Amino acid sequence: MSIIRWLLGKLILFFDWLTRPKSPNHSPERQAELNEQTRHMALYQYTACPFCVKTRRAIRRLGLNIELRDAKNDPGFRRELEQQGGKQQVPCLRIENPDGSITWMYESDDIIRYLQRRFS
Ligand SMILES: N[C@@H](CCC(=O)N[C@@H](CS)C(=O)NCC(=O)O)C(=O)O
Repeated sequence: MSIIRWLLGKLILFFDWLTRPKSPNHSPERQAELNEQTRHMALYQYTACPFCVKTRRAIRRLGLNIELRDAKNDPGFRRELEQQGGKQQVPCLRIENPDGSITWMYESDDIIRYLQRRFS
């Protein structure tokens, strides 16, 4: 069973690599502005999770630089996600709001919709 899961993961990563979406060519000023806004975000994710791949592709399509946190292999990130986010599910976008509060956004569709609304 774990071999099948491993194989599926490799296949997902291969097709992701084959069909990698292009990042838009933002002007340096626009990219700096986006980087400043996304500096307050981090995506908790697993490398080969299909929902995480979908989310990372959307991030790439929007030309965003969002820190990726490997919640499978890094026990610290795994603990943060479970204890502060509330559940061990990826992808999850951690957003530091201007008032200092933290939003933990789960569900790939919700994350993608939020990023598209905010950055496209
Ligand atoms: N509906 C969710 C599904 C996310 C999901 O099922 N993620 C799996 C990984 S592919 C997960 O976090 N499982 C819990 C675990 O592995 O501990 C979404 O679209 O984000």
